[in-house]
Amino acid sequence: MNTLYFAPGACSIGIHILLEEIGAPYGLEKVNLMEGEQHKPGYLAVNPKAKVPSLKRDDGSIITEYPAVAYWLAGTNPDKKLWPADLESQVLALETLDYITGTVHTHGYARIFRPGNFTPEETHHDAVKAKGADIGAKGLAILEKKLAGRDWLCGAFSIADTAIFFLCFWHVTRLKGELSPNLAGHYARMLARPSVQAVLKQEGFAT
Ligand SMILES: N[C@@H](CCC(=O)N[C@@H](CS)C(=O)NCC(=O)O)C(=O)O
Repeated sequence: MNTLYFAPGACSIGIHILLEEIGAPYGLEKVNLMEGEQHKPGYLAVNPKAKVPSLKRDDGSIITEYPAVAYWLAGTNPDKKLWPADLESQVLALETLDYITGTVHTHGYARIFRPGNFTPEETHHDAVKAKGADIGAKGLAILEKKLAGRDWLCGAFSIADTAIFFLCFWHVTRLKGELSPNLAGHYARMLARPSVQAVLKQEGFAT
């Protein structure tokens, strides 16, 4: 059985959704990021990068990094069609996953939520957050255009949609922001999926 190391409402929520979409039994291990559990020896033995998500597989081996975990889940469950079939869509999915996890999340939203990771100087925190907000807004604007005329990024639901979801989730629930029309439609379609409803309930978010 796969076990997901997650934190409620963190980017790991997208991997949690994929596990629900797949429908096979899985385990959950909560990591308390607020209390710094990610930096303690117990979790560092799981993921020395001190981040969630991490996925422990049947044989005890661990995979980390959102795109890699999502890709492995899609690849090991081909019947669920979570990875697009055609090359153009695969490239779009990769491009989007990389941009979200490598730039919009880690350079943008991480600056807003954890300015202390970017500077120890508290008087600089507002400037760090403002820079993060710029990067986040640019990211959402780019995704808004990519979703024009599409219900799902690659035509059919794929692992890339779960990454778009966690950004929108943060924007709406943590930042109390409004989504632009295509993202709002995507977010509503995600919320309508039973997998997303189940995960929100399990992670303690009432809908
Ligand atoms: N590159 C990693 C980034 C994961 C990441 O930054 N996760 C956040 C939660 S959304 C985290 O674990 N933060 C803990 C910390 O920064 O101390 C991935 O895509 O999986």
